[in-house]
Amino acid sequence: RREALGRHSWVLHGFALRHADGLLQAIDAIVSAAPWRHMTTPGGYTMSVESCNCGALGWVTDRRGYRYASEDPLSGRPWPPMPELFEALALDAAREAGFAAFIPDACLLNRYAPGARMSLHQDKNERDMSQPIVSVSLGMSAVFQFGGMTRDAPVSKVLLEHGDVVVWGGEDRLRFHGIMPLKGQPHERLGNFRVNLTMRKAG
Ligand code: MD3
Ligand code: FE
Repeated sequence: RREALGRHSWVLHGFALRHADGLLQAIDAIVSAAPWRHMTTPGGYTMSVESCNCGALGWVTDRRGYRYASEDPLSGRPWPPMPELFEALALDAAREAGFAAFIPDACLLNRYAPGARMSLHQDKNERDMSQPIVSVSLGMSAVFQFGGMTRDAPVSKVLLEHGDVVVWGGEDRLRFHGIMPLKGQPHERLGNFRVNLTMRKAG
């Protein structure tokens, strides 16, 4: 089922379900090389989600600011490569949503435990805003907030479940968005976690 969220964004319900096992295996391999960590915002707050990256570029934040970096600051080594399955799934989903030429070079992985959240923000660190973002939700369900072009614009709420894929592009690319504090039932595969992958073209 394909559900429109905005003029250029779509929820592809269950789109990643048949790849869930492969995705979870690939995630285990990534985090064995680049472990989950709580990053710090420029304002000095510790994020409630744990993050890591794969691909040529990874999104990082610390007291110096938000940016993309080719090395993991914890190890000084390049991020693990983007698994072929991630890239293939992202291209498939982007095509399904009308974006034919998506070339992801970065994947941010976020892990939510109960209570973890992501407050309303815009994703503005990528160079080419004409490229979409593809996100894959795994594990516990979460309530996603989709706002407008200003922080105070009204938000709509969408439940994102295990296996859902969302594609954001065009005029929706710069909308404010966030994740409500995680709550609810544990997931049969991931227990008390939600893992989200966001594939982007950052460079
Ligand atoms: C809408 N992550 O990592 S994914 C993020 O579930 C982020 O971890 C959330 O927001 C998560 O920046 C939401 C969905 C998402 C990602 C990027 C977007 C929605 C977006 C960029 C523009 C508009
Ligand atoms: Fe975001």
